[in-house]
Amino acid sequence: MKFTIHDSRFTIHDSRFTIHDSPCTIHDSPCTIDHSQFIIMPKTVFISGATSGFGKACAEKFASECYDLILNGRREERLEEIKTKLEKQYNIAVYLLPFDVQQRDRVFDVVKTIPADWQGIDVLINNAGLALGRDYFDEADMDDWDTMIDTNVKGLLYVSRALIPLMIKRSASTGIPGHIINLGSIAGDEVYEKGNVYCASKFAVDAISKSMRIDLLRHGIKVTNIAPGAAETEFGIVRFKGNEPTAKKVYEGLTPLSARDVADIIYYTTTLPPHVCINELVITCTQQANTIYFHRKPN
Ligand code: NDP
Ligand code: 8X3
Repeated sequence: MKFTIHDSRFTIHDSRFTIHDSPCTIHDSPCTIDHSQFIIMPKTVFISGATSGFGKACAEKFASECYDLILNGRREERLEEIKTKLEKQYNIAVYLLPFDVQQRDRVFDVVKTIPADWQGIDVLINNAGLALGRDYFDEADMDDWDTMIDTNVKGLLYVSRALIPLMIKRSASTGIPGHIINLGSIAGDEVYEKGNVYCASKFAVDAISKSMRIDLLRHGIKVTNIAPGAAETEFGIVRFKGNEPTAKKVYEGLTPLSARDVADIIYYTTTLPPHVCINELVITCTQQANTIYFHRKPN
């Protein structure tokens, strides 16, 4: 019997399965589906930096699409709240892995503790990251530089290096390509005044995404670099070290991207057929042309 399941949320593991969850559509009549013959396993997404902003919105989006979630971030209590809410709301499973992506040994030690039944990771969203400060190069705080490089570049490398072996195994066993999504930025396309090391860290993410795509070709793993422009999350509050009025000023006169906008687009990139990969996407709100030009309207 020949049939196609048009729904990329599900991985079919073998030919004796039960259809557990039906918002999935099976097109191809007149085929008769004997429900006792099928098992459809949900996919699993790993999201770094899931306690706020894009990461949290991705957790919500992927949960609403029946994915199981492995969530990372440093604020454990927030992770617990998200787990409780999403498991209840979407009847999915959430596994928490709180750690600081900057700590190389800890990243690898924690990944080793992932239970066998959680190791089948289909999608990795490398989202944890931050900007710290917006200062002229000659006046900038070098601790801020270290934190940005250690998080946005080295953290992304450690998490990827620790998880990719699991993704290769998963992809080989299911025959479905794994997918790595790296949060770059429009700041990784064009530098701007006082953007210096944050921009450099996102140029690095762009280069790492391109390199990963080449080096993982032989494993059939997709790599997508997502490069948003101004989006209102906790990003500005972190960048300006708790100074909310300054953080708010960035979005004055704009309808900026929301975390939800970005999460929806990230999810979309995972819904394409196995032979199609979006390599890069630059996403801005309609009032932003690039890192410098905005059309602001008086509030
Ligand atoms: P938020 O500040 O809202 O979220 C950042 C997330 O990263 C938080 O969950 C935070 O969790 C986590 N994080 C930060 N440092 C670490 C760390 N050392 N270890 C583990 N987790 C960490 O910002 P956004 O959602 O806006 O940013 C997400 C990504 O998107 C970043 O990489 C950012 O550079 C990028 N980006 C943001 C844009 C924007 O305008 N907002 C535009 C383009 C790109 P916790 O503090 O709990 O650890
Ligand atoms: C965040 C966008 O333009 O503030 O990556 O650098 S920007």
